[in-house]
Amino acid sequence: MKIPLIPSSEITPKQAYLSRRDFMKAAGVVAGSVALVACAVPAGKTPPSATKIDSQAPSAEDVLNSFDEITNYNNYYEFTTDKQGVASLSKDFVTSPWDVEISGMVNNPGKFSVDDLTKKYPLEERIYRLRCVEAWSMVIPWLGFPLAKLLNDVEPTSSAKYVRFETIYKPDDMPGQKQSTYPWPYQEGLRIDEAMNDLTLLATGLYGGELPAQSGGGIRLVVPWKYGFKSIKAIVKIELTDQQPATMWSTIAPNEYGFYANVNPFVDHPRWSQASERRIGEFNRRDTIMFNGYSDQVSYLYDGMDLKKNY
Ligand SMILES: Nc1nc2c(c(=O)[nH]1)N[C@H]1C(S)=C(S)[C@@H](COP(=O)(O)O)O[C@H]1N2
Ligand SMILES: [Mo]
Repeated sequence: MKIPLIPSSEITPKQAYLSRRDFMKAAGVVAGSVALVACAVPAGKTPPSATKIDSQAPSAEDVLNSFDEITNYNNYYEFTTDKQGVASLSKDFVTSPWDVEISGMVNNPGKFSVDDLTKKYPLEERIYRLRCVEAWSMVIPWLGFPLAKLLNDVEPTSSAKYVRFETIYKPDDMPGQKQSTYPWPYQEGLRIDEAMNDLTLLATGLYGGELPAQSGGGIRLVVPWKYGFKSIKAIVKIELTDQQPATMWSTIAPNEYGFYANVNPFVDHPRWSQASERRIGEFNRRDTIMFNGYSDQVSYLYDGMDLKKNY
């Protein structure tokens, strides 16, 4: 299915998006889990019965960030460390066709095109908060499918304990990769039960359209209860393994960026507090919520774990 990308020249992206939702319904996009979709209230539309994201949410309601905000304020070090420079530097980056290779401890390894994946797995809309470890946040309407569906089809063997993800390495097209400051390619990992959680999404679109290059197209991970750096962009390799994978950020600064990286207002970054955050587009800071507000869905994953040690 091809859904047109909303051009960033749209003056009122949120309004355009609201009408596009009817188009998406016609195109067969499955509305995401009701509890999640109901929570984010598009700006200017605040029905009296507006559902809060959950009982722990701060009093102000969550509002969708605009398409322009989402695609012009990005962390994507393969291009640049300047958040507002990613969009222009990535404008010619080719995101389609795109292949992902799945290997390691699985019965059915293989190479899959994003086109085939999105034909096989119905796209769902999932409106999630994204909380960067740098203490800013957004609300983003993703299109994608649960990673669990793909994992179930490739059948991890009983020895598989972790999932490792790798970003494309293409220094000629990604100027940041020419700098040796970072150990490219970007890599990330999840424990297999985290990877199988229904919230864990492989996203191929946002705001009802294709996934822009700066947002991680061809395909990216979205793990909404963890700091944004876990949500790795432009994935070309997924590997099932029995070893906890090295991640780019924990390789560079293990005392600052752990493997788990769960959003946690009670565990500060060594250089700043994580108790509050700045929602892009808002003036006042908000309190940060445990697991970014997704405790009901994910806290069971960490029963009995010391989240200060396993940061
Ligand atoms: N390959 C890759 N993935 C990445 C990053 C990156 O630099 N490279 N930045 C991460 C960080 S720190 C955040 S906060 C999110 C930002 O996603 P967004 O730009 O779509 O908001 O992407 C994450 N995924
Ligand atoms: Mo981030």
